[in-house]
Amino acid sequence: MRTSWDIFCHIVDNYGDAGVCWRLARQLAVEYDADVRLWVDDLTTFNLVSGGAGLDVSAELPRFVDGVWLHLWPAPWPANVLPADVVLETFACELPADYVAAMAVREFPSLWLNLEYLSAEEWVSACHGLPSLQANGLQKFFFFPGFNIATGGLLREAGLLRRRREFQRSASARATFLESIAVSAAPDARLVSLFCYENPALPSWLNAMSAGDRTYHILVPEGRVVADVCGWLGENAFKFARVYRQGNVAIQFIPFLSQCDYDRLLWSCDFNVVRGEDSFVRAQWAGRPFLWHIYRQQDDAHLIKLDAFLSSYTAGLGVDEKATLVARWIAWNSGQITPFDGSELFAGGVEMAGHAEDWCTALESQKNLAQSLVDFYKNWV
Ligand code: TRH
Repeated sequence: MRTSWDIFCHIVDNYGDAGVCWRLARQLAVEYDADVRLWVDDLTTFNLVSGGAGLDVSAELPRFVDGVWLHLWPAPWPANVLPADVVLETFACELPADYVAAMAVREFPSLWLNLEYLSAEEWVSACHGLPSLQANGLQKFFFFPGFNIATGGLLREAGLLRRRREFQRSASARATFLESIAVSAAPDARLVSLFCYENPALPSWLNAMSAGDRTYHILVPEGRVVADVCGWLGENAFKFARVYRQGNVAIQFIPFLSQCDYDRLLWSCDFNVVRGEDSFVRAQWAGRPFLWHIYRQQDDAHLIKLDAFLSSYTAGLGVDEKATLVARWIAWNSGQITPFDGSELFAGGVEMAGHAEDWCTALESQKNLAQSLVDFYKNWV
């Protein structure tokens, strides 16, 4: 029997909330035959992230897109919405009170899950799947994505890694893709994607690279770091088609891509700077060296998360490589003027490239997040 799912997505800021929910909703519908309704409260952001589906913000909702019923999360909440078999409240967004009341009187209870933020911290495995009793007698379960089998795993669509590896084996697939986004880098240049938050230290990193003995072609997707990059270039504004050069660095701004094309961008680059949650995971599936610009939290709570991930990620590395990687990630995330040699920045090196692929292969043996959710429901009914 088909299972119905309601996914609630409150877009706090940036693109990660929408990015994760959209990816998960489509995967549940397409791969697990689920009837999915996705409720989003900010169509402008959602539209940008789901651009690949050709959505139009002004289009009437609900609309059936890629197997998912897309709804605007209405306020006030209408009384006639019947709760689904599985209710997913993402990132602790608060469900409408009337919807929760309807869940409590449903003939067969709904499974109520809170999909949490991604973290590699140790306590996550112990808390994954724990119930919490709510005032109305319903139970809500905490569902944690994560990096080991005691967690819910990571979002990974069927065949993703096969497609990625085929793409990376084919020089022509990469060339065709880069041409489609008007990128043509010198053959000896290291291709880098830079999707990150503002960073006061960025000029020092770019200075070091531009004076170093490697050449870099840096692709900057539209977003928060653009102003810092323009400032370094001495430009007030940028043009998409233009390649800006300073020393050994060439810089190109690129428009926001569909999620599929953003994956291809990560697969095409020698090194990726990523951020938040979803691009961070996609960089790991790309099997290429990367740097994570973590989302800043109050009281520097993000630095604990960063450490936790670093200790897992670097476990298989040699002492020197580990020290170099940790130092760079911490320096970047603390906005430190770079003390490193420009020729090595964002380089990755052969060992790091092998390590990125090994890390990806190890994660691949884990259940993916959508499968874990489906199994959790099956075990619960
Ligand atoms: O945008 P982010 O910083 O998002 C989040 C949110 O801020 C959220 O509130 C916060 O809690 C979380 O970070 C930690 O970074 P993220 O998660 O990588 O989301 C970016 C999304 O945008 C991701 O789905 C990939 C997508 N994307 C594209 O589809 N095309 C593009 O060209 C680019 C650059 C990104």
